[in-house]
Amino acid sequence: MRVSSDAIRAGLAGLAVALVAPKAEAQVFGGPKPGEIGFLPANGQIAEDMFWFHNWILLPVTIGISLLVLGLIVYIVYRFNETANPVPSRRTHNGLLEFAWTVAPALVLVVIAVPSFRLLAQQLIIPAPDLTVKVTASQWHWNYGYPKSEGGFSFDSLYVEDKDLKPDQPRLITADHEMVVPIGKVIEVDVTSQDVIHSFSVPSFGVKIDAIPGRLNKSWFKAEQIGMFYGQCSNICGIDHAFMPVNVRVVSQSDYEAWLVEAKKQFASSDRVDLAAAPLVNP
Ligand SMILES: [Cu+2]
Repeated sequence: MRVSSDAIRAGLAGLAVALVAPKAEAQVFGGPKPGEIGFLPANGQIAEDMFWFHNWILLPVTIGISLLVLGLIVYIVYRFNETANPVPSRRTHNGLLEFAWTVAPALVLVVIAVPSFRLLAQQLIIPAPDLTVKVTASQWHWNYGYPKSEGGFSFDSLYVEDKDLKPDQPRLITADHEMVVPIGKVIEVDVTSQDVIHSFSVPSFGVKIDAIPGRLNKSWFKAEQIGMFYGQCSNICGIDHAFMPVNVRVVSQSDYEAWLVEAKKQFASSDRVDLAAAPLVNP
């Protein structure tokens, strides 16, 4: 029954994409463009909730408190300077005021904590995954491993230098091979590292998780839009830290299956993990 429900879900996702975007090939560009500020486009519920939390809770709280403090300072400078207030009050306590300035910040923290912990739970309680990709960081590239059920292969994803860029590839964040995932599926990423601490981050999915040697950190996402989504290593990991782009392409189920056929041919024969473990032989 799982296959048929998957097929229905894929069909519905396809229909939704077709309804929202009349052009079948309409794709979201999930990377930065010149002159932009703010977040990359959200793809999936977690990122949407994160951006909502930032825009409607954190920003009002920070702006509100900043304006309040600024207002108080301006008022004090104007009202209590030496000429306006030559004989200062000797008062040292005010019970009501002290109660208020203790309780008010505590309430602000509660307002922040509730949606914050809800988000954390969303990120850390991983639903049954449709696909698990093992992400291994190295100085300085990513390796993506697909499980046996998908053909059991892994491949390196290396930075593309300016001189090798194709016309539609953005500079500084393009990798030669992207991680490809189907739309509308629960994708679990199991993240680890071969050397130092890196961080796997794709803002559009609301995913950012440390890659730590000897440890498997898990996160997940469910993409709801087709397109290319970009991230970067987000922990200073060495001299080429800036050249570890994360490229994730979200495709339809049928495109994903077509990619799997090609990827198995391309990568199964050159499993770099095995090669790395093999003894060195002089040519
Ligand atoms: Cu890194």
